[in-house]
Amino acid sequence: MSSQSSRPDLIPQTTADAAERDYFFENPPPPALEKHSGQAKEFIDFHAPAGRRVVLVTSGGTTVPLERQTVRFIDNFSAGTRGATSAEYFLEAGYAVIFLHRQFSLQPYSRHYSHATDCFLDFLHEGPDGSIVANEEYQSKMLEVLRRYNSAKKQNLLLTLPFTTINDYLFVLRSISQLMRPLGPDGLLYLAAAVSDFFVPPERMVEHKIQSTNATETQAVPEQTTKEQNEEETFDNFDSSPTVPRSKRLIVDLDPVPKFLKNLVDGWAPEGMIVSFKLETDPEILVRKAQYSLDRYQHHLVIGNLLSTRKWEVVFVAPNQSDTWIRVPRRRKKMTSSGIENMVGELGDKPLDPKDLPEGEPEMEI
Ligand code: 9Z3
Repeated sequence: MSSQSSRPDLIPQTTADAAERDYFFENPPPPALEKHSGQAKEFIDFHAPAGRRVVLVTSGGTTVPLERQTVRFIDNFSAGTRGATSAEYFLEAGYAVIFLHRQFSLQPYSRHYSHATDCFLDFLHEGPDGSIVANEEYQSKMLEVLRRYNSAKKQNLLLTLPFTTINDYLFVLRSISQLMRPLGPDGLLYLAAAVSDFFVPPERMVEHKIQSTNATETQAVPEQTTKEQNEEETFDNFDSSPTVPRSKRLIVDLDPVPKFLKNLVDGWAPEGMIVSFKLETDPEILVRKAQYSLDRYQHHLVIGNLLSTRKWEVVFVAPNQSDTWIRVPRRRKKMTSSGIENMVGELGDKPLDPKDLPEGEPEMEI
C-alpha cells in the first residue's frame, strides 16, 4: 500500500496501527456506513441496559470489485449458511443478534425456505377461498420457524445489516466492534464471514468497465506498421488465437487485505469475546493455521473448518485446551434383510475424508 497519502497528524504506535490508519484513510467509507452504524448503536443501547448479551455475527462472502463503477468483481463460495444458522442458535440462547451479512445471502429463519434447491413457492398452494396455504407436510415446521422469527422481531432481538464489498465489510465491522466496546465481555464477535484476502487498492482501480476491445479509439493505422504492432494497437475480442498478445489479456494485480483481527482484538473491542473462523482446503494445515491465528491475535476461540467437510465437522482451537473436533452424525444407507436403513457413521479424531461423506446435506447443523 502506498503511504504517500497517510495523514501525518495521526502517529501510529505499531505496524497494525499504521495499516489501519492507511487503509481507512485511503479507502472511501461506504455510503451506508453512517446509517448502519446508527442502527447498530440504537440496537446496542436498547439491549445493554437490560444486561442482555449482544453478538455480532458476520456472514457470507465479501466481493472484490475490479472497477469503481462495478461491472465485474471477484467473489467466493460462501452462501452464509454458517452465519445464518448460528444467528438462530444465538437467538435461542437469549442473545440479541446483529447479523452483518452479504446482501442476498442466507438469513436466519428465512434460510429454511430460500435454499437454492427449493423455491419458496413450492411450499405453498392456493386454498379453496383463494388464500395462500402452506402445504400440509411443511406446516408444522413452518409454523415453528415463523413463531421463532416473529418472537425475535417482536422483542427487537435481530438487526440485519447488509454488506457487499470487502471495503463495506471492513468499515462497518470496525464501526460496530467499537460500538460494542461498552458491552465488555457481554459483547461477542462471531466472525463467520468469508473475507477476501486480496483486493484492488483505490489508486489502481479504474473508474469504468474494463474494455476487451479498443473499438472506440479509432485511429488510422500507419501504412508501415508491422503485423505485431498492428495487432497490439487494434485488438478486438473475436481474435481467439492461442498466442494472445499480452495487451489483450486481463492481468489482475491485487494487494493483500490488511489483517485487522489484531486491531479488532487489541483496539476495537478489547474486552469483547472474539471467535474467528479459519477456512482451509488442505486438511494437513488446518489446525496449525488455526493455532497460529490464535497465538498471533490472542483472542478466545478459532473454529477451523475445511471447505469440503465444513457442514459435517469443525475443530475448536482455544488457549490452553486441546483441540476439539465437533461433528454431526453421518447417516449412511445400509442394506439389511428388511431393506435399507440409516446408520450413524463412526467418528475418529482426524479430519473426515470427503470421500466418506454421504451425498447431500447433513440432517443436523453444526
Ligand atoms: C468460515 O470459515 C465459515 O465457516 C465458512 C462458512 C465461510 C466456511 P458457508 O457460508 O461457509 O456456510 O457456506 N468463515 C471464515 C473464513 C475466513 O475468511 N476467515 C479468515 C481467514 O481464514 C479470518 S477471519 O483468514
